[in-house]
Amino acid sequence: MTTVIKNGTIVTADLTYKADVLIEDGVITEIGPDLKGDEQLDATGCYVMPGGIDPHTHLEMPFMGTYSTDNFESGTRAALSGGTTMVVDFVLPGQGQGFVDAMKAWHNKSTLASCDYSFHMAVTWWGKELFDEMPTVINDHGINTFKHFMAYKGALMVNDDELYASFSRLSELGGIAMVHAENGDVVAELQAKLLAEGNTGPEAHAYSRPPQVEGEATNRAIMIADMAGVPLYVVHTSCEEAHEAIRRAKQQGKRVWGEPLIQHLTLDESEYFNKDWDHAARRVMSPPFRNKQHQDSLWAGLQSGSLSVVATDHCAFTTEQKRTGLGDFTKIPNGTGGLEDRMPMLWTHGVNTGRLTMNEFVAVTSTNIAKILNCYPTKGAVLVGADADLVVWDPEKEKTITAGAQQSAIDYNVFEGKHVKGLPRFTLTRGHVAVHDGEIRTQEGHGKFVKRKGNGTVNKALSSWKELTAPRPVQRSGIPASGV
Ligand code: DUC
Ligand code: ZN
Ligand code: ZN
Ligand code: ZN
Repeated sequence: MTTVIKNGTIVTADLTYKADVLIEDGVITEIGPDLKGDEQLDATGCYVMPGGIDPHTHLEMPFMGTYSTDNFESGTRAALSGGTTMVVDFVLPGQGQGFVDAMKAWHNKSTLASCDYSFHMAVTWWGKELFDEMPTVINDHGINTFKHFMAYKGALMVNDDELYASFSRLSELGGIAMVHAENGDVVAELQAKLLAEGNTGPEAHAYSRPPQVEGEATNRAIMIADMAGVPLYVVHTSCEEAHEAIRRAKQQGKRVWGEPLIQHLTLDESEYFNKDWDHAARRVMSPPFRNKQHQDSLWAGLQSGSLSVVATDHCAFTTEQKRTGLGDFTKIPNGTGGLEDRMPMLWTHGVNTGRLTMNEFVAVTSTNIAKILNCYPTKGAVLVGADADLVVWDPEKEKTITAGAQQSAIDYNVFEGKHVKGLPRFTLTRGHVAVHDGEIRTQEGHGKFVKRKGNGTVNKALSSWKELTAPRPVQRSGIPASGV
């Protein structure tokens, strides 16, 4: 069976042009004028773009005494409904647990995914077993990205010695290091101080994680990555201090990427203040929402290219789950949703306002991350031979976001009441039409795991530290060695 998308305008990260797209067995087989197929999708007035890739989700994540409520079933349905055709989730080994063992649990969780997915590995502790397992994770299991939490002290956090050891190993193996960059020691101190002073409400969450803790950790991670010689991907960059560090690193020729979230781009810290407890707690995530100056910095980063990818960190907890933190903000499960709304919100606040071109929109929602993760052009492209993960985007279609109509399994939406203009008419996952004129036709289990190899060529971080740590000339009997 062949499917043809007719009369649309193709928009990729670098081109905009009119053509039809022919699909066979889940792959794009022809792009050109007047194509015919068994099934025809009318894209008149629409843009045909690579489906979105959300490289940062936590589906059914064991965290803070509970599990995030959206799993691979509801999470991938939400993704497709909003034009996202691939998600990348984080495998979280327990303390002392091996990478491969933990990965099996994530493969078991993801069997009902309705769109394609991949995994990052989290380094939640460090030891010889993990050092030895890293090559097989990268070379045999298709995971080349390893995330390190610099916060969540006493749980997921790793210290600088562990960061340096893991980063160095990744450098040898051609992997990419990722960090959740917040200074976990300072956060723990600020939390204790705020609680001792009687600040127990959700607004204290924001006070306990000021931009400085993120800026410091981002700088530190960049320096450690440079010393180890590994490329670095900084997740959920939310403030100017962190953005500044990334900008400077890029200017110095370091391979460092920053990932703002749609939440930080469009929601600000006023969501925590003078609001009822549930409203504020539902928006507790780390890093917290910031003020407008930080938002402006993030938008500027997307425009100038110093920030590369827009993600969600989708980690959805119900109101009931959030209420376990009544009386103690440090017990409110951290996380917000966004999978279904990322593309429409970014289009509305980015393209419709003139802050981003359509091509930049495709770059930051799909193509850039496909290249970084080494799955381009199978993903993130409209090219013959690429997977038919596509969204037929109707720029005139509008809606008001409301929890009642969402695919996510939680009982609220942090974007409740926001009006969006620009929505999928069709979403295709490897040729399967999962959204048809707004109607959801997802198939549980259609999604496949995307293996991603290590890429030696992205592993040559420019670093003076390489020379500094290389063997030095030996000095003998007080006579300087030649060249010293
Ligand atoms: N931040 C969140 O808000 N939730 C999940 C993990 C994280 O880093
Ligand atoms: Zn994080
Ligand atoms: Zn996260
Ligand atoms: Zn199908």
